[in-house]
Amino acid sequence: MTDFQWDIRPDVAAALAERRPVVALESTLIAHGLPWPENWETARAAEKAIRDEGAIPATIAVWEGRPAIGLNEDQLEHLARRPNVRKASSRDLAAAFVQKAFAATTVAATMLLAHRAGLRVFATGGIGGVHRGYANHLDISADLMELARTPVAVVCAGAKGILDLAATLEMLETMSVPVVGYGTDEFPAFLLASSGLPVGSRVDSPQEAAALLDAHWRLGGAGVVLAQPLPLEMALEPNEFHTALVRAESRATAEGVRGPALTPYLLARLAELTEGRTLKANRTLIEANARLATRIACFLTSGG
Ligand code: PSU
Ligand code: MN
Repeated sequence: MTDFQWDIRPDVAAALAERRPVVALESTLIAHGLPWPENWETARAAEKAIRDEGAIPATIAVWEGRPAIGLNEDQLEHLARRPNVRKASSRDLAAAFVQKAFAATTVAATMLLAHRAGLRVFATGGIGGVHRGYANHLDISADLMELARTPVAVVCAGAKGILDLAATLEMLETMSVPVVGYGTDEFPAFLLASSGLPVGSRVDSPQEAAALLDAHWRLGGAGVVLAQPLPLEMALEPNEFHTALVRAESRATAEGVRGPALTPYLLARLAELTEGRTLKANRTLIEANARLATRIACFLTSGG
Protein backbone atom coordinates (compact mmCIF):
# COMPACT_ATOMS: atom_id res chain seq x y z
CA MET A 1 0.00 0.00 0.00
CA THR A 2 2.04 2.96 1.24
CA ASP A 3 5.16 3.15 3.29
CA PHE A 4 3.57 4.14 6.57
CA GLN A 5 2.37 1.47 8.89
CA TRP A 6 -1.32 0.59 8.90
CA ASP A 7 -3.22 -0.91 11.82
CA ILE A 8 -5.74 -3.13 10.10
CA ARG A 9 -7.65 -5.21 12.64
CA PRO A 10 -7.09 -8.90 11.82
CA ASP A 11 -10.74 -9.73 11.14
CA VAL A 12 -10.97 -6.75 8.79
CA ALA A 13 -7.82 -7.83 6.94
CA ALA A 14 -9.15 -11.39 6.64
CA ALA A 15 -12.52 -10.22 5.32
CA LEU A 16 -10.87 -7.94 2.76
CA ALA A 17 -8.56 -10.71 1.58
CA GLU A 18 -11.52 -13.07 1.16
CA ARG A 19 -13.66 -10.38 -0.47
CA ARG A 20 -16.26 -10.48 2.28
CA PRO A 21 -18.11 -7.24 3.08
CA VAL A 22 -16.54 -4.67 5.41
CA VAL A 23 -18.34 -1.44 6.33
CA ALA A 24 -16.43 1.67 7.42
CA LEU A 25 -17.50 3.91 10.32
CA GLU A 26 -16.10 7.32 11.21
CA SER A 27 -14.68 8.38 14.57
CA THR A 28 -15.27 12.14 14.69
CA LEU A 29 -18.84 11.58 15.64
CA ILE A 30 -17.59 9.49 18.58
CA ALA A 31 -14.90 11.90 19.76
CA HIS A 32 -16.58 15.21 18.92
CA GLY A 33 -20.15 14.72 17.74
CA LEU A 34 -21.72 13.07 20.77
CA PRO A 35 -21.08 13.30 24.52
CA TRP A 36 -20.04 10.41 26.78
CA PRO A 37 -21.65 7.86 27.24
CA GLU A 38 -23.97 8.25 24.24
CA ASN A 39 -20.97 8.34 21.91
CA TRP A 40 -19.69 4.97 23.12
CA GLU A 41 -23.16 3.39 23.07
CA THR A 42 -23.77 4.69 19.56
CA ALA A 43 -20.39 3.44 18.30
CA ARG A 44 -21.05 -0.02 19.70
CA ALA A 45 -24.62 -0.11 18.42
CA ALA A 46 -23.42 0.75 14.89
CA GLU A 47 -20.78 -2.00 15.00
CA LYS A 48 -23.32 -4.50 16.28
CA ALA A 49 -25.82 -3.58 13.56
CA ILE A 50 -23.16 -4.29 10.92
CA ARG A 51 -22.24 -7.65 12.44
CA ASP A 52 -25.93 -8.61 12.79
CA GLU A 53 -26.42 -7.94 9.07
CA GLY A 54 -23.45 -10.10 8.15
CA ALA A 55 -20.45 -7.80 7.57
CA ILE A 56 -17.37 -6.72 9.52
CA PRO A 57 -17.41 -3.18 10.95
CA ALA A 58 -14.28 -1.05 10.67
CA THR A 59 -14.28 2.12 12.72
CA ILE A 60 -11.49 4.29 11.31
CA ALA A 61 -9.20 6.68 13.22
CA VAL A 62 -5.54 7.60 13.59
CA TRP A 63 -3.92 5.71 16.46
CA GLU A 64 -0.55 6.96 17.68
CA GLY A 65 0.09 8.19 14.17
CA ARG A 66 -1.01 5.03 12.39
CA PRO A 67 -4.09 4.84 10.20
CA ALA A 68 -6.34 2.36 12.02
CA ILE A 69 -8.89 0.38 10.03
CA GLY A 70 -11.05 -1.27 12.67
CA LEU A 71 -10.68 -0.29 16.31
CA ASN A 72 -10.97 -2.91 19.05
CA GLU A 73 -13.30 -2.55 22.06
CA ASP A 74 -10.70 -0.88 24.27
CA GLN A 75 -9.71 1.56 21.55
CA LEU A 76 -13.35 2.50 20.94
CA GLU A 77 -13.89 3.20 24.62
CA HIS A 78 -10.65 5.12 24.83
CA LEU A 79 -11.64 7.31 21.92
CA ALA A 80 -15.08 7.92 23.41
CA ARG A 81 -13.70 8.89 26.85
CA ARG A 82 -10.56 10.73 25.97
CA PRO A 83 -10.78 14.53 25.89
CA ASN A 84 -8.82 16.58 23.37
CA VAL A 85 -8.62 14.02 20.60
CA ARG A 86 -7.69 15.80 17.37
CA LYS A 87 -10.33 16.15 14.69
CA ALA A 88 -8.70 15.19 11.42
CA SER A 89 -10.12 15.95 8.01
CA SER A 90 -8.27 14.74 4.90
CA ARG A 91 -5.67 17.49 4.93
CA ASP A 92 -4.83 16.84 8.59
CA LEU A 93 -3.91 13.17 8.18
CA ALA A 94 -0.29 13.63 7.18
CA ALA A 95 0.43 15.82 10.22
CA ALA A 96 -1.34 13.35 12.50
CA PHE A 97 0.81 10.49 11.14
CA VAL A 98 4.09 12.33 11.45
CA GLN A 99 3.30 13.68 14.92
CA LYS A 100 2.15 10.25 16.17
CA ALA A 101 -1.16 11.77 17.17
CA PHE A 102 -4.47 10.28 18.16
CA ALA A 103 -7.03 11.67 15.79
CA ALA A 104 -10.68 11.12 15.07
CA THR A 105 -11.45 11.14 11.36
CA THR A 106 -14.23 13.17 9.74
CA VAL A 107 -16.32 11.85 6.86
CA ALA A 108 -13.68 13.17 4.45
CA ALA A 109 -10.68 11.57 6.20
CA THR A 110 -12.60 8.34 6.82
CA MET A 111 -13.48 8.09 3.12
CA LEU A 112 -9.88 8.63 2.14
CA LEU A 113 -8.48 5.99 4.51
CA ALA A 114 -11.33 3.57 3.75
CA HIS A 115 -10.63 3.83 0.04
CA ARG A 116 -6.89 3.32 0.49
CA ALA A 117 -7.62 0.21 2.56
CA GLY A 118 -10.00 -1.20 -0.07
CA LEU A 119 -13.38 -0.43 1.54
CA ARG A 120 -16.18 0.95 -0.57
CA VAL A 121 -19.13 1.46 1.77
CA PHE A 122 -19.21 3.75 4.79
CA ALA A 123 -22.05 4.51 7.21
CA THR A 124 -22.47 7.65 9.27
CA GLY A 125 -25.07 10.07 10.60
CA GLY A 126 -24.76 13.13 8.44
CA ILE A 127 -22.17 14.58 6.12
CA GLY A 128 -20.66 18.02 6.54
CA GLY A 129 -21.56 20.68 4.00
CA VAL A 130 -21.96 24.36 3.35
CA HIS A 131 -22.53 26.25 6.60
CA ARG A 132 -25.32 28.78 6.97
CA GLY A 133 -24.20 32.34 6.51
CA TYR A 134 -21.47 31.32 4.05
CA ALA A 135 -21.82 34.66 2.27
CA ASN A 136 -20.39 36.39 5.35
CA HIS A 137 -18.01 33.69 6.47
CA LEU A 138 -16.98 31.03 3.97
CA ASP A 139 -17.13 27.64 5.68
CA ILE A 140 -17.60 24.56 3.52
CA SER A 141 -16.78 21.11 4.85
CA ALA A 142 -13.98 19.23 3.11
CA ASP A 143 -16.41 16.28 3.16
CA LEU A 144 -17.79 17.69 -0.10
CA MET A 145 -14.34 17.85 -1.73
CA GLU A 146 -13.56 14.28 -0.71
CA LEU A 147 -16.89 13.08 -2.10
CA ALA A 148 -15.89 14.66 -5.39
CA ARG A 149 -12.67 12.68 -5.66
CA THR A 150 -12.86 9.43 -3.68
CA PRO A 151 -14.97 6.44 -4.77
CA VAL A 152 -16.72 5.50 -1.52
CA ALA A 153 -20.46 5.36 -0.87
CA VAL A 154 -21.51 7.36 2.19
CA VAL A 155 -24.74 6.03 3.66
CA CYS A 156 -26.19 8.80 5.82
CA ALA A 157 -29.37 10.62 6.84
CA GLY A 158 -28.52 13.61 4.69
CA ALA A 159 -26.71 16.61 6.08
CA LYS A 160 -27.18 18.24 9.43
CA GLY A 161 -29.84 20.92 9.81
CA ILE A 162 -27.10 23.20 11.13
CA LEU A 163 -26.04 23.55 7.48
CA ASP A 164 -27.41 25.34 4.45
CA LEU A 165 -28.91 22.27 2.78
CA ALA A 166 -29.87 23.95 -0.49
CA ALA A 167 -26.33 25.31 -0.94
CA THR A 168 -24.87 21.93 0.04
CA LEU A 169 -26.94 20.17 -2.63
CA GLU A 170 -25.96 22.74 -5.27
CA MET A 171 -22.33 22.19 -4.51
CA LEU A 172 -22.66 18.40 -4.69
CA GLU A 173 -24.36 18.79 -8.06
CA THR A 174 -21.56 21.02 -9.33
CA MET A 175 -18.99 18.46 -8.24
CA SER A 176 -20.89 15.60 -9.94
CA VAL A 177 -21.56 13.74 -6.71
CA PRO A 178 -24.74 11.66 -7.04
CA VAL A 179 -27.19 12.37 -4.22
CA VAL A 180 -29.43 9.34 -4.00
CA GLY A 181 -32.54 9.11 -1.84
CA TYR A 182 -33.18 5.71 -0.32
CA GLY A 183 -36.93 5.21 -0.46
CA THR A 184 -37.47 8.94 -0.84
CA ASP A 185 -37.55 11.67 -3.49
CA GLU A 186 -36.55 14.28 -0.93
CA PHE A 187 -33.14 14.93 0.55
CA PRO A 188 -33.40 13.72 4.17
CA ALA A 189 -32.77 16.48 6.71
CA PHE A 190 -30.95 14.44 9.34
CA LEU A 191 -32.98 15.00 12.52
CA LEU A 192 -35.97 16.51 10.74
CA ALA A 193 -38.63 14.66 8.79
CA SER A 194 -38.15 16.61 5.56
CA SER A 195 -36.00 19.21 3.85
CA GLY A 196 -38.37 20.03 0.99
CA LEU A 197 -35.40 19.66 -1.39
CA PRO A 198 -35.29 17.04 -4.17
CA VAL A 199 -32.59 14.39 -4.57
CA GLY A 200 -30.99 13.64 -7.93
CA SER A 201 -32.24 10.07 -8.02
CA ARG A 202 -34.00 7.50 -5.88
CA VAL A 203 -33.48 3.81 -5.18
CA ASP A 204 -35.77 1.49 -3.24
CA SER A 205 -33.66 -1.54 -2.38
CA PRO A 206 -30.09 -2.36 -1.34
CA GLN A 207 -29.69 -4.26 -4.60
CA GLU A 208 -30.69 -1.24 -6.66
CA ALA A 209 -28.34 0.95 -4.60
CA ALA A 210 -25.46 -1.48 -5.20
CA ALA A 211 -26.20 -1.55 -8.94
CA LEU A 212 -26.15 2.25 -9.06
CA LEU A 213 -22.82 2.39 -7.22
CA ASP A 214 -21.32 -0.23 -9.49
CA ALA A 215 -22.43 1.69 -12.59
CA HIS A 216 -21.13 4.99 -11.21
CA TRP A 217 -17.72 3.51 -10.42
CA ARG A 218 -17.50 1.79 -13.80
CA LEU A 219 -17.82 5.28 -15.28
CA GLY A 220 -14.90 6.44 -13.17
CA GLY A 221 -17.17 8.30 -10.73
CA ALA A 222 -16.09 9.10 -7.17
CA GLY A 223 -18.14 9.50 -3.99
CA VAL A 224 -21.87 8.93 -3.68
CA VAL A 225 -24.23 10.27 -1.03
CA LEU A 226 -26.86 7.66 -0.27
CA ALA A 227 -29.35 9.21 2.10
CA GLN A 228 -32.16 7.56 3.99
CA PRO A 229 -34.54 9.50 6.23
CA LEU A 230 -34.68 8.69 9.92
CA PRO A 231 -37.88 6.93 11.09
CA LEU A 232 -40.67 9.50 11.19
CA GLU A 233 -41.52 8.97 14.86
CA MET A 234 -37.96 9.95 15.85
CA ALA A 235 -37.90 13.19 13.86
CA LEU A 236 -37.66 16.48 15.74
CA GLU A 237 -40.37 19.06 15.45
CA PRO A 238 -39.07 21.67 12.93
CA ASN A 239 -39.99 24.76 15.00
CA GLU A 240 -38.37 23.37 18.12
CA PHE A 241 -35.27 22.47 16.15
CA HIS A 242 -34.97 25.85 14.48
CA THR A 243 -35.48 27.80 17.69
CA ALA A 244 -32.74 25.71 19.31
CA LEU A 245 -30.49 26.15 16.29
CA VAL A 246 -30.83 29.93 16.22
CA ARG A 247 -29.96 30.05 19.94
CA ALA A 248 -26.99 27.74 19.46
CA GLU A 249 -25.73 29.81 16.52
CA SER A 250 -25.95 33.11 18.34
CA ARG A 251 -24.05 31.63 21.28
CA ALA A 252 -21.39 30.36 18.89
CA THR A 253 -21.05 33.81 17.37
CA ALA A 254 -20.94 35.48 20.79
CA GLU A 255 -18.25 33.07 21.99
CA GLY A 256 -16.28 33.36 18.75
CA VAL A 257 -16.53 29.65 17.89
CA ARG A 258 -15.48 29.04 14.29
CA GLY A 259 -13.79 26.59 11.97
CA PRO A 260 -13.49 22.91 12.93
CA ALA A 261 -14.81 23.63 16.42
CA LEU A 262 -18.14 24.91 15.09
CA THR A 263 -19.83 21.60 14.22
CA PRO A 264 -19.08 19.94 17.59
CA TYR A 265 -20.11 23.11 19.43
CA LEU A 266 -23.47 23.41 17.69
CA LEU A 267 -24.24 19.71 18.15
CA ALA A 268 -23.51 19.94 21.89
CA ARG A 269 -25.72 23.01 22.36
CA LEU A 270 -28.55 21.39 20.36
CA ALA A 271 -28.42 18.31 22.59
CA GLU A 272 -28.79 20.53 25.68
CA LEU A 273 -31.53 22.68 24.18
CA THR A 274 -33.63 19.67 23.07
CA GLU A 275 -33.07 17.75 26.33
CA GLY A 276 -31.20 14.98 24.61
CA ARG A 277 -33.70 14.33 21.83
CA THR A 278 -31.09 15.05 19.18
CA LEU A 279 -28.85 12.37 20.76
CA LYS A 280 -31.52 9.70 20.69
CA ALA A 281 -32.43 10.45 17.09
CA ASN A 282 -28.75 10.50 16.16
CA ARG A 283 -28.16 7.02 17.54
CA THR A 284 -31.26 5.62 15.84
CA LEU A 285 -30.30 6.95 12.45
CA ILE A 286 -26.67 5.85 12.67
CA GLU A 287 -27.76 2.31 13.48
CA ALA A 288 -30.24 2.31 10.61
CA ASN A 289 -27.58 3.62 8.23
CA ALA A 290 -25.12 0.96 9.38
CA ARG A 291 -27.71 -1.72 8.56
CA LEU A 292 -28.47 -0.32 5.14
CA ALA A 293 -24.76 0.12 4.34
CA THR A 294 -24.17 -3.52 5.24
CA ARG A 295 -26.96 -4.77 2.99
CA ILE A 296 -25.55 -2.73 0.12
CA ALA A 297 -21.99 -3.93 0.81
CA CYS A 298 -23.23 -7.53 0.69
CA PHE A 299 -24.61 -7.00 -2.83
CA LEU A 300 -21.44 -5.25 -3.97
CA THR A 301 -19.18 -8.09 -2.86
CA SER A 302 -21.46 -10.73 -4.35
CA GLY A 303 -20.99 -9.06 -7.70
CA GLY A 304 -24.59 -7.85 -7.87
N1 PSU B 1 -22.65 14.91 11.74
C1 PSU B 1 -22.98 14.67 13.03
N2 PSU B 1 -22.01 14.64 13.96
C2 PSU B 1 -20.70 14.85 13.63
C3 PSU B 1 -20.36 15.09 12.27
C4 PSU B 1 -21.36 15.12 11.36
O1 PSU B 1 -24.13 14.50 13.36
O2 PSU B 1 -19.86 14.82 14.51
C5 PSU B 1 -18.92 15.30 11.90
C6 PSU B 1 -18.55 14.36 10.74
O3 PSU B 1 -17.36 13.71 11.09
C7 PSU B 1 -18.31 15.32 9.59
C8 PSU B 1 -17.77 16.52 10.34
O4 PSU B 1 -17.42 14.81 8.65
O5 PSU B 1 -18.63 16.61 11.46
C9 PSU B 1 -17.78 17.79 9.50
O6 PSU B 1 -16.98 18.74 10.12
P1 PSU B 1 -16.49 20.03 9.31
O7 PSU B 1 -17.76 20.80 9.02
O8 PSU B 1 -15.57 20.75 10.23
O9 PSU B 1 -15.85 19.53 8.05
MN1 MN C 1 -15.49 23.93 8.34
